[in-house]
Amino acid sequence: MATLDAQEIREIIERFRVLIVGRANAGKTTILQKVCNTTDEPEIYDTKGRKIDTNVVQSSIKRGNHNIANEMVFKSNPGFVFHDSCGFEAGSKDEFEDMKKFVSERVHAKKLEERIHAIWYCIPMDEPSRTFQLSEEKFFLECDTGKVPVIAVFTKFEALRPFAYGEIKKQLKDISAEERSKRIAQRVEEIFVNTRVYDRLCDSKNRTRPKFYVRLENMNKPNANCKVLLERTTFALDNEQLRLCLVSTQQSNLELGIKCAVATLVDRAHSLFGPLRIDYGVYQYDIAKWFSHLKLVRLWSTTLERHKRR
Ligand SMILES: Nc1nc2c(ncn2[C@@H]2O[C@H](COP(=O)(O)OP(=O)(O)OP(=O)(O)O)[C@@H](O)[C@H]2O)c(=O)[nH]1
Ligand SMILES: [Mg+2]
Repeated sequence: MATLDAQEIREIIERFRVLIVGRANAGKTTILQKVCNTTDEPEIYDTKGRKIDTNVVQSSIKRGNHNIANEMVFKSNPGFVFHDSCGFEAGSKDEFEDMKKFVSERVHAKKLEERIHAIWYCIPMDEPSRTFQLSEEKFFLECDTGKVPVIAVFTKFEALRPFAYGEIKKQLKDISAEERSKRIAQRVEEIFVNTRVYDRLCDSKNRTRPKFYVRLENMNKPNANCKVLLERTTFALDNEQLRLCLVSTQQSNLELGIKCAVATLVDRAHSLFGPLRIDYGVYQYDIAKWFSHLKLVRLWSTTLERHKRR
């Protein structure tokens, strides 16, 4: 993990700042609500910190038309500040240029607190033939995101299942439910790979490339959660201060806290003693076994098994 410069060490970061980008209807607001464990609408503040009366501008916000520089904060989790691109593909060239300028300024902001700490780029999978559009191409080709991690978020992933089913339904006759589900899942994978969407995001000519990707599904359902996105984001950060800030927004997510603690200790040991022979999975298992009542062992032992098979 990178060491912090002197100014960053002195700064205490109280709020984790995320820019969420994606077309209209990609599922952005739904993700933010899940992350903050609420179904409420956020409060919105302008660039001078003045609260915007959402009743007055509600219809415009609903259409996804508000300023990317405005800050969105949910009462249920004020540890996050969000900026929303709001379906920028519909916008004019000027709007794209404004977004580019905002991103470039805020990823390089001098003060860590004002900087964007992570970018979630949402791509909906409900139309597999339209996964990669001009908006994605332009963002990844042109935007300067500095060292800020970009996580590609494939939203509405479950929408690939009906496509998969439609393509292979003839093969699904007279087989068990288990086998049917397996084949549909396989076909979903193939459809996803065939879109080549992740390859295109990672193209070497792009100025910005995602650090990780996550798949989210059924986020519109009450029990869905975004733990995987938060974990990926945490591990995409190379600044301990920011990791701490993000983990502190997740007070009920003990698993994430423990994983970060282990990762930090392993990093420290690496820098003290040089490369260690065994990998994170082993340490995670060794630590998780003391918390067996939390079912972390079951979760992490899969990682360990995978690790052993290598
Ligand atoms: N099937 C499915 N629907 C989803 C999922 N996530 C969100 N939705 C639905 O998709 C619609 C759009 O979601 P929003 O979160 O408002 O999308 P948005 O990106 O904020 O849209 P704009 O604000 O217009 O840019 C809503 O009806 C959500 O309930 C998902 O994982 N699966
Ligand atoms: Mg929205």
